[in-house]
Amino acid sequence: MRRIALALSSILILTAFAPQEPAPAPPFTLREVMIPVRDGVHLQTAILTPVNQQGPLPILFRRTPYGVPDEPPKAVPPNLKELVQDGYIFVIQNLRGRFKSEGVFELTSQVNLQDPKSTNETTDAYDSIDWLVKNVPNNSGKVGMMGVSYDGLTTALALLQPHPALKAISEQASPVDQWMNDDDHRYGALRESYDFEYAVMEQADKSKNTHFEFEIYDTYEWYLRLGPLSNINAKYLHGSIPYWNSSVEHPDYDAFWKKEAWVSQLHASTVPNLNVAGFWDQEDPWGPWQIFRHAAEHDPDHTNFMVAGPWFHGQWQSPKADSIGIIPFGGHETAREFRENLEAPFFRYYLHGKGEKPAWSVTTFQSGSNSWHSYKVWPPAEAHAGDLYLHRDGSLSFTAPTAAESGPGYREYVSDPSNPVPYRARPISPTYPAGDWRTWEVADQRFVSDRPDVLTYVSAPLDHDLVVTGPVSAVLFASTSGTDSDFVVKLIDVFPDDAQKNVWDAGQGPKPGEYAQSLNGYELPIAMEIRRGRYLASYEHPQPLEPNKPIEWPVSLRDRDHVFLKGHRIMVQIQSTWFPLIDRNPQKFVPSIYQAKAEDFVSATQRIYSSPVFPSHIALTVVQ
Ligand code: PG9
Repeated sequence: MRRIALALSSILILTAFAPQEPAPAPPFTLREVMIPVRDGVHLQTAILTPVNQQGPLPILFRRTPYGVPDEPPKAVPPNLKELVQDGYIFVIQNLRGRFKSEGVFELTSQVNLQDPKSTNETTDAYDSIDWLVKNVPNNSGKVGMMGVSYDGLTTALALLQPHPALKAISEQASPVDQWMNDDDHRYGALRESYDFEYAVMEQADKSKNTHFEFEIYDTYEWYLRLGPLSNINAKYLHGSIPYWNSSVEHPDYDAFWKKEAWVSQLHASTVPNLNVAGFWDQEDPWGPWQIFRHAAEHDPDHTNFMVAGPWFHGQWQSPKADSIGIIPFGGHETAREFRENLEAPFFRYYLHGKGEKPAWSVTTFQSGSNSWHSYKVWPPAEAHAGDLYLHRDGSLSFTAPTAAESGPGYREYVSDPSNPVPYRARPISPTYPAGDWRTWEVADQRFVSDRPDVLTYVSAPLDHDLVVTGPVSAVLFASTSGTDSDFVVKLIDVFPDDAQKNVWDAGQGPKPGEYAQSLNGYELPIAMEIRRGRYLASYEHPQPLEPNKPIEWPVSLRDRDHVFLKGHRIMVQIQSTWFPLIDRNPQKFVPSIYQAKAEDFVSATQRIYSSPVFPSHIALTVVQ
């Protein structure tokens, strides 16, 4: 059981208690208890007490669906080194319905605090903290919670009704609304491979994490051969996975998903919280920023903080994080620096009463410049809007299109659902446990540049650094010959052709021959997102599009902190499929895409407009 859990590397960086450095004696003793909660269910909980404990210590509590350790770690895990130095009792609990914990695991974050009989992750956290402060010997009465991803979600859900002993939390990569963004959908567009594979992983067997057995390695091919999405239940699952059933039974933003969007109940900073997000988080990049913004609605004591960096999902809990993929971070060990300078001092202040309260609101590790920055407000007060326009000749510039530009006021391509654009270079391995899923968001986008169904716009080399700090979005004016459609927008930093040499000269990054790939001419995605046409007018009530009519497509590209360096170029790519990350849009409007038949999937001609009336552009937040 433990071995399977450890294989889930991208999820479990924080959860892994596997020793990484030899140590003379185990640093903790482990006691397993079954903690009772209000409805009589008992939750399997591991309590790790430092062997050298001198006096009362705060508790650091993590709640997980992935399994708790059944023996103490033989050495301090690298990601806990800084916290262990300050002294904590570490407590890890399996969620209800997972492993030996009793009850049913729902895999949703619906919280109904109005119903006194209802139990959920918020009440389970409350009841468990109550038990812990009363029953764990030599605890100081102060509790912190922390965790990445699902464990971040269970941490964040404690904000809705915090136990009085809960004095600080750090939610890291928590989702908040699985229809709107993060793991399972993007503005209603289904993340097909993730939603399906994750639901199987967590709900096929209570006592383990299950990896769906694909008959072929290249999952692009597997999902394409699958055909319409209804075949997942018809041919494979036969209705056995509750969360998958809910996903396909609720295509639109209905009451089911609105209840799942727990963050709509958060309107104040209820407990000091260090939110943590990765700019290249392939699973939950959006939730932490939403929690940060909701808590900021009422934060008179300034206890709501945000840290973001150029990380994949949970990378800030890896030993170093001195690069992502082949992109170096300028000699910084960003994960260690985050833990030493931000995470450990945060808990030290709120749980040990030592050190200083953070004076900033947002701290980032800015990519491009490879440097840490702290901001009192986000976006920084000096930031201003900068619109980068798509031109019909394929160029990109800060000058709006004019009527004098030659050719039709648009560029076009044919999107064919039977030949969708892969989201990363094939073969595409299963999401877990392979490690290559973790870095696909920084993959060199040249792998699709030759496709006729990918439009490319590119700027001239920059004559100065362009600092983008704050929210980014795209505004496309686009049409389709179909009655439903998707548009994917990618904002890309194009490295100069001598980029690799520069990196070598600086003594940083990959050495010659170390990688088959090169940074020369690298097309690094800075932001990528999709919009699904049926939900442009209403998330609740999907509507067909009028064929060939140019309309506005707003596409949020989230918060960013990146410097496009002098000599680099900016690129925008546009396409209408992103497979099998996102399910294929039939391009013909049907009441539910999840019930579409094979014959509903049709080719469509897509047009992106660039004219004074329809000025497609990227809206940047720029700092001089
Ligand atoms: N991204 C995973 C997840 C979190 C919350 C809900 C569902 C999935 C995870 O890594 O835990």
